[in-house]
Amino acid sequence: QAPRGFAVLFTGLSGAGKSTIAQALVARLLEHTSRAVTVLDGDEVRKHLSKGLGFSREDRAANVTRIGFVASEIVRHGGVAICAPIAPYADARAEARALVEAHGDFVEIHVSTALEVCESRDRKGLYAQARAGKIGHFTGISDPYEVPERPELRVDGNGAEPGVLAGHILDYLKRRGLL
Ligand code: GGZ
Repeated sequence: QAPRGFAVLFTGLSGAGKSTIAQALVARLLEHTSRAVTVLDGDEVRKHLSKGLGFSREDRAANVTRIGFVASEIVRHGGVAICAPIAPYADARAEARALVEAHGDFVEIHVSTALEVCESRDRKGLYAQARAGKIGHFTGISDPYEVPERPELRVDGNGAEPGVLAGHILDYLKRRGLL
């Protein structure tokens, strides 16, 4: 019998390390499964699937629900979906979970990184622009981030090696019987 598909949803602030950890996880996953692994990265998704959406509560919810829908289709066909949007609202995360759990397993991972750490990284200079009031509704600065209360996993993104974190996640997936 083909193994059930599953989706991993990384959630956390901009600059928390979601994409980096997701990429490290993909590399490790490919050593353990022959199933197709699809990455739905926040930034990439907004160029295509969610082109035209902004950062209002409604648009963010639409974005996260779309990601959940695509993930659910991947999972329905036995694949693995790795999603990495900010997903700041608990209700939108729950909606993505419900879509996926109709067909397989859902693993929510909170990448917990202090705002000061994310801001000090400021890879794209977005925090500086948000502080200067040039970008409105910026998560953590002028827009909320609802910390997940009971994610399947919480990883510390304040400085640990992405490869080490990916290893912890892989161990969890094995314990769950997903790999
Ligand atoms: C948060 C923003 C914003 C605002 C642009 N708030 O770190 P990045 O740059 O590369 O990734 C962030 C991305 C967030 O999009 P998501 O689709 O992940 O967000 S959500 O799940 O809330 O729909 C950031 C950039 O877009 N960005 N403006 N106002 N992040």
